[in-house]
Amino acid sequence: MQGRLRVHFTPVLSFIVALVALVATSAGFATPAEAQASFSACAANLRLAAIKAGISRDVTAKALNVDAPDEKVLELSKVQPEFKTPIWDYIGFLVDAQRINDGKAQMGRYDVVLRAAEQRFGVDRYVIAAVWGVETDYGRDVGSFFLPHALATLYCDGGRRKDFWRGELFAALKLVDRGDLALNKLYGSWAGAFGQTQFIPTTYQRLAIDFDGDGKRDLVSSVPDALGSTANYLKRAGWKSGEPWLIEVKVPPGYKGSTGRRNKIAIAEWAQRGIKRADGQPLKGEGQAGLLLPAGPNGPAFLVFRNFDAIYSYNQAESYALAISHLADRLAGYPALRTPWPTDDPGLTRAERFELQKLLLAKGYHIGEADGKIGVVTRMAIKDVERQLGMPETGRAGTKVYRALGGK
Ligand SMILES: [Ca+2]
Repeated sequence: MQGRLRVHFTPVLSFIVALVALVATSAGFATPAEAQASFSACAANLRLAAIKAGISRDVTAKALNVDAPDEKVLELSKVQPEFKTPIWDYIGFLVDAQRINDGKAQMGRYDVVLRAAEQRFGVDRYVIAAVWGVETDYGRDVGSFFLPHALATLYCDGGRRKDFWRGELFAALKLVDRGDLALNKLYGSWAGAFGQTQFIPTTYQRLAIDFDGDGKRDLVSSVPDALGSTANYLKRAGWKSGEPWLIEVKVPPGYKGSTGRRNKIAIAEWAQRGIKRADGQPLKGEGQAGLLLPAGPNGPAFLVFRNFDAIYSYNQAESYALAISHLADRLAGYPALRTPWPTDDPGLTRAERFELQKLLLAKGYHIGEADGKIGVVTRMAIKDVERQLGMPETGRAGTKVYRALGGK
């Protein structure tokens, strides 16, 4: 979603929390009692401002009945990503066999809804389903933060995005006030995105639609409302019906020409520059495309179209738009990427990640329960294993460390 902060692959980790706490105290920040008093005062002001902004007293009182910040939100908002995720791990995590199979099953289940959304908004149903799959794993992982508390915490913490957080908070409360949602449905990410396809409240207010016809726009519990609203979002973001979103291509060896999502030229012109489709079919068609080489000239290459930009606008990251675009292709029945990622240490499948964690647990690393999600604690353990084995310390769940630990 636009303007959303996202933290990928970062379950809350106690040692980071400890680190942040250490930094906070040693830097001479306010004492806990002072911080709480200042939060209470801020929350009281917020309640007044909410009522002044037209939100009912009842909703305001119930939503903002808080006198201490949400500490977990504060921690997450201050964590800097410690590990850089290579693009192949990022795509591999979001477009794996399970997410493809689950997506196909969900597309069968919601076939009527998806086709209706496709017809009404002109957005391909595979892309609508892929957004759902990447955002929340088809509704499995919607976030557990109480939005009014999280947003009040971020607002009261100050910073240059203060007004943004207050705007999101009031938008969320207005959704309750106008009857779209009950207050107890406002649970989502620490940064305010929520529902099946993770809209932030202002986007919800602007673009959510009632697609199941019950008179309410409920993107939390109604999958049809969420899928219809996502199609509406993509259409408003400039979706061009009938155009592709991405085509995997091959660039000539030593290609040094222009790249970039924004540098769009006609497909015929790309063909003249020696760009070919990766599947061997002739490169032709309408529309303008840019060339992306997300892992350099020796990795997979993509022509990306205006529709890729519409997907990009959902979360402002090329890696994210690539994951959705490729998942959509896979849901539509297209094969895996033809060009391998340029690495001799590929990432692991979901089952292998799970197995890796079990191997780490067996070695005595306290990484919590094996869940197949590689968070910072698992990464620290991997780093330790790498150090002991004399491997470069990457903290990455790759094939090499997996095999070194005895994984098959
Ligand atoms: Ca509805």
